[in-house]
Amino acid sequence: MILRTSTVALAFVATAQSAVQARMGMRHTPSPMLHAKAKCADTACACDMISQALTGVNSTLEPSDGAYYEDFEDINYSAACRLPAACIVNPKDAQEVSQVMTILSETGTKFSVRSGGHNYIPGFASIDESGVLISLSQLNSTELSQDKSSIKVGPGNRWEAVYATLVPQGLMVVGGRVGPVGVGGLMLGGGMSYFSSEYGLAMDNVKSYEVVLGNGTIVTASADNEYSDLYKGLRGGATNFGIVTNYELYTHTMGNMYMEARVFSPNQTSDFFQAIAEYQKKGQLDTKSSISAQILETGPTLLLLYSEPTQHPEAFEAFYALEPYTSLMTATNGSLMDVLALAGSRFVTGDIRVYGETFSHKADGDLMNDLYNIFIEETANLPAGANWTWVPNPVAPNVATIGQQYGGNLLGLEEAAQEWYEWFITWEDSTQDTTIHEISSRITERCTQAAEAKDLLLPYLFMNTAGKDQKVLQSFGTENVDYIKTVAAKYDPEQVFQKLQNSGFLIRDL
Ligand SMILES: Cc1cc2nc3c(=O)[nH]c(=O)nc-3n(C[C@H](O)[C@H](O)[C@H](O)COP(=O)(O)OP(=O)(O)OC[C@H]3O[C@@H](n4cnc5c(N)ncnc54)[C@H](O)[C@@H]3O)c2cc1C
Ligand SMILES: *[C@@H]1O[C@H](CO)[C@@H](O)[C@H](O)[C@H]1NC(C)=O
Ligand SMILES: *[C@@H]1O[C@H](CO)[C@@H](O)[C@H](O)[C@H]1NC(C)=O
Ligand SMILES: *[C@@H]1O[C@H](CO)[C@@H](O)[C@H](O)[C@H]1NC(C)=O
Ligand SMILES: *[C@@H]1O[C@H](CO)[C@@H](O)[C@H](O)[C@H]1NC(C)=O
Ligand SMILES: *[C@@H]1O[C@H](CO)[C@@H](O)[C@H](O)[C@H]1NC(C)=O
Ligand SMILES: *[C@@H]1O[C@H](CO)[C@@H](O)[C@H](O)[C@H]1NC(C)=O
Ligand SMILES: CC(=O)N[C@H]1CO[C@H](CO)[C@@H](O)[C@@H]1O
Repeated sequence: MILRTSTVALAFVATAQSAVQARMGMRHTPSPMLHAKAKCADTACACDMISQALTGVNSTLEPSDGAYYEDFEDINYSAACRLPAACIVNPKDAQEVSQVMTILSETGTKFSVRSGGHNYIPGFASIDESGVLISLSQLNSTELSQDKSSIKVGPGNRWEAVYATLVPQGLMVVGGRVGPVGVGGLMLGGGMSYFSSEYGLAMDNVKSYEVVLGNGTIVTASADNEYSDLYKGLRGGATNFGIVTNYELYTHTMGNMYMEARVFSPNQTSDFFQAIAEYQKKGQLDTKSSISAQILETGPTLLLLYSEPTQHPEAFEAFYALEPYTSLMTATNGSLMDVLALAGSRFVTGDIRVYGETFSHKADGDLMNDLYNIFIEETANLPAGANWTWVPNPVAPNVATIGQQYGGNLLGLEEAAQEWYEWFITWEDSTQDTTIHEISSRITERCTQAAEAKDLLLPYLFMNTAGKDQKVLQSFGTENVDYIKTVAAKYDPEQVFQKLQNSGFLIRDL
């Protein structure tokens, strides 16, 4: 096993999903609908109706189901998101999602939608006793097209299962960097991948979306069919239009890749930032290269990837010049599954709460250092027992360029070398939630001001790592927000996703 030399615990065993789930049945046509006309006085009544409509064993779970309910409640990355939904419903396909949507909209019942549960904002993919949690974990099929140019992926998949299907075929898709993360949410928020310099964000590689609208109708939206406006809307507008029940993703060929991981000491942190900025000037323009950097209390860690077998690629010169270092994984040609094994080992598990925020700026080593110093100053105020991670994601100009393909996304990205931050805090004591949120928003505010003062701030806020009060949709620009509003008005005229959806980056909050 190539990761033998690693100093991190590699024992993380991913929840293996069955490789290919044959998709039962034919394509769904707009559903004839249940006639859920009965007025429900409360959420319990809506739960009952759903339980009668869905056919699977235990497709609707209530707190009285005890440990069984709890297992489903707890499918969450952050313990702060394990909320006591009135019931958790587990539709098995788009048709059942449609039935659930119809009942919820006709009874006016509040709901949340969850795919992998990795979003760390309480109330987004979770809901308390006032509503229904729609869990999409049974929508976990993967279906490679006959000519292998695309794959249909259920939102309930986790990336490791998708890659496990593709890697043996010499293929990959542009998706998440950590195996257990969910497909559904990551795709809607953009999706930063190891392959984004070459192929753009995950959302820029979607061939079609299958969507259940607020009135239960199932449509398939692509760049060139009658729902092309919905297709475009979903490349930014996320949870404002419907529930995505399938993502058809373009595949790309890929064999083994070059990989290497290094750890530096804390006193090299400022040199580390300069190396990232240097890499962005030149090395990153080689779109086969990518890096994953994070700063922990123990110092910076760095994963270097090159998407074909090679030796010491020139793209990483700036990092090879950084001495001394400890090797976390020696240079190897391996598969994407080997990369996941390394990344997965850093995965937070157990009864831990997680929260973080985001901002972005044009690449600049000095500014990166200033921002990190702000972060260190503020995290000095964290309650004892809390930990932090600081992740500057270097994004190549090509990500914005490729975002224009298939009619363009709505993120409003600038074609410049830039950083998208992903930093987070972990803690256990729920009485500290407010303190952590306050420290977090102060970090964002101070960092934003510092970047602005140097005229390097970018408006873009990366949805997948954004905090609860951040103005993500507004960060895309007025024109893009208007587009999202227009698509929402057309496909959800009853405003089911605005009025009944518990929380999210929604146009109702603009
Ligand atoms: C350890 C870790 C690693 C990460 N790595 C990456 C990375 O490499 N790249 C990256 O881009 N992001 C990454 N993220 C962020 C990640 O993209 C978000 O956490 C994302 O929300 C995860 O998707 P999910 O399906 O688990 O989301 P969930 O928490 O289930 O959902 C997130 C949001 O999307 C909504 N939603 C989910 N599915 C659907 C659907 N099918 N239809 C409609 N609405 C839906 C939910 O209601 C919720 O508002 C990472 C996060 C963690 C914790
Ligand atoms: C995928 O969904 C099927 C059908 O609900 C289920 O039996 C199976 O356990 C799921 N696989 C995983 C790994 O969750
Ligand atoms: C259904 O849920 C009950 C708990 O309410 C549990 O005992 C039972 O094993 C579950 N059945 C299946 C098939 O999962
Ligand atoms: C940096 O830290 C390492 C150990 O963490 C130490 O050996 C080295 O002397 C330090 N260098 C400087 C310049 O302080
Ligand atoms: C990876 O494979 C290439 C081509 O076979 C080879 O030249 C290179 O030395 C290998 N790299 C490593 C780290 O083994
Ligand atoms: C914080 O880090 C320490 C040391 O690695 C670990 O033992 C502890 O569980 C972590 N706590 C949280 C809340 O992340
Ligand atoms: C459902 O809503 C869509 C979008 O507004 C509309 O085109 C469709 O006709 C509606 N279907 C039904 C059955 O009302
Ligand atoms: C799917 C998943 O990660 N579930 C975890 C949710 O959290 C509980 C409690 O820590 C774990 O036991 C589950 O494995």
